[in-house]
Amino acid sequence: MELSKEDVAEFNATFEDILNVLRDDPGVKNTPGGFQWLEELLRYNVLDGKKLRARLFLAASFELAPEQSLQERKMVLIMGWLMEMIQAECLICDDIMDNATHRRGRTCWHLLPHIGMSATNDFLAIDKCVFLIIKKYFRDQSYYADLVDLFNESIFIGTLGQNLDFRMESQKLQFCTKEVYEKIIAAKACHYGFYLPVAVAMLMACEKRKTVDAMIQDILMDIGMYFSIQDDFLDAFGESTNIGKDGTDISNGKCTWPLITALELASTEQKAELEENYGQKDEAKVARVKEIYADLKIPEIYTSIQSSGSTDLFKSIEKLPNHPVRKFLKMITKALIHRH
Ligand code: DMA
Ligand code: MG
Ligand code: MG
Ligand code: MG
Repeated sequence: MELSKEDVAEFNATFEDILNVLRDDPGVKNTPGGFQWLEELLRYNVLDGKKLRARLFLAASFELAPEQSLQERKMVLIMGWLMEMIQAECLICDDIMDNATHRRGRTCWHLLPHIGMSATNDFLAIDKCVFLIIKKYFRDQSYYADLVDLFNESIFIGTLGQNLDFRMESQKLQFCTKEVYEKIIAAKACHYGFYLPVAVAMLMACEKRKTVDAMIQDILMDIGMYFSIQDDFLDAFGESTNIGKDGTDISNGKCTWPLITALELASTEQKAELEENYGQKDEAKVARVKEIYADLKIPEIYTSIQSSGSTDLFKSIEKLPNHPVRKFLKMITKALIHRH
């Protein structure tokens, strides 16, 4: 999903257009300090990520509609930032819900001394900024209503997934099954994180919503699942300096890929030990869970399913109808392999 240096520079510069729209908003203008607040909020939370969703969206858009007028190109670049803003608002909520301390190598927004629980108002504000910008740039487009629906649906499904993810923390481990895990991931990560960027790119390239769904929904769920298994594995076994956050899944008691895989393989004694040590904020217990994971060869299984998983993804992409989406779906899959 390589974008040229020029594309990246142009994309980065477009962030200022987003700020300008907010600066000119009558409500913002009328509120002392309103713009400064939004600017700090967006600069801190939106700018410094890997920009996976934006890159996914931009790659899809450039592939689907290579010839663009200046105005169309501007709209594509703006939309790239909206993908990152959705990601940012979800991450602020997620870090509060997960008791996280670090994100992208920095203190989580809600833990900054001058922010605290006003972060709850902040993620709502980012969400409303997204719709304000959509209105500003897209309201005259024939696909405007579908676009707004898509954003609303994806964010709503995301909240359902996040809630299920949260409720599973207090469940006994026997309820953490592959079926539940797949439901959580499809809702909390795949929909807004993978399906939305590509669906919006297709909508902007004048595909009908029905065609879009029929073509890409299943494959993007599979790609999102592949990504989420990585995310879960890295939470337990990654280096926090690489992933920019500290693992919290084991201490929080999350229904994750390493857990469901371990539960499928564990002996009765190992299951009992997992039950005893999982989901507690105690370093020794977290370490014990990781030892059991290692005894059950979770890292080896991970390496093997990462490789077979990417092969399966490429095969599924080949089976799609002949359409330019196939090319960038392959690019996304390639970009995700060996992520660490
Ligand atoms: C969260 O999953 C998913 C969303 C929608 C942000 P997670 O808590 O595993 O994410 P992370 O590992 O980045 O905290
Ligand atoms: Mg989290
Ligand atoms: Mg979470
Ligand atoms: Mg995670």
